[in-house]
Amino acid sequence: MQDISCVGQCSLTVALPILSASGNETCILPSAVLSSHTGGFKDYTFRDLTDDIPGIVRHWLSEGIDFDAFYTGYLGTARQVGLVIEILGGKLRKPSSLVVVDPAMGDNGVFYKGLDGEFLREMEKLVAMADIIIPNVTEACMLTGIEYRTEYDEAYVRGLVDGLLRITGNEKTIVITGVGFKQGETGACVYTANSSFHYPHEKLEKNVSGTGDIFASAFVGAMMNGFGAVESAKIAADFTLAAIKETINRPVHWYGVKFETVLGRYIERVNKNSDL
Ligand code: PXL
Repeated sequence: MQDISCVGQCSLTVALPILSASGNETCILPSAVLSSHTGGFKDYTFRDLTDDIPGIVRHWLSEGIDFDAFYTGYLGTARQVGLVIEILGGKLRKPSSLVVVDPAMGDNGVFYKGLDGEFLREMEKLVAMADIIIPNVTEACMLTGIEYRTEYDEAYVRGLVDGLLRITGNEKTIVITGVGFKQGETGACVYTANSSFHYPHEKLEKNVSGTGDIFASAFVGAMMNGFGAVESAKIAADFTLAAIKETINRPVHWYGVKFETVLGRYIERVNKNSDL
């Protein structure tokens, strides 16, 4: 469940190919259609599909459809987040369904264009319904009310995690992206109430929309194939980094990262039970 940004390599245009590549049948619930993402393009169009969502859900329910997993990314309005909360409280979700929420709403300490405090309050409720959440440091700060910092230590990140676990409940898994403790380093962290794991890798100066979506989609695909959260985070981080490397020296490709040319490597790694 997320938007279709027609141009810009983010949200559904990366989630669908990556999840399909992982070998999982993927259904989509598009929340909006934008001519491009909001991170740097001017005068993009935004068609809100909120009013279509209840009808789509009613149809699926009447067909007796349910899902093994839910993965939510960028949602355009607080009301849409509210509808997703209703969906997760209803019959499309089975007791065994995995719920992964990427509370996509900001980066570098600020909200994405058009999102605000009202959106954040709804997102807190959605996050509380997830099994696994995948915020970046900015989103973790927004959700916990902790001050955003660009330099920090492990105690700061543990503080973010503890704040997030207070919202989600202690039995959940928190994956934070874009965490680096040293100059030139970034990485993904996987925390539970009593475990922590950091997967550091080099930080490449390509700060663009969509890298979080590539990571989260690759992570969900790996989880659905039976990898644990730590292994899934490693697979997702390696894939995201490889995709950024494909793009780093191409200034014309400022709006996203070229994951397509490294998708083959992800497929090899994530389809461990493939008998093809
Ligand atoms: O999650 C990235 C993203 C998705 N969708 C839209 C966006 C962004 C980030 O800027 O603008 C519409």
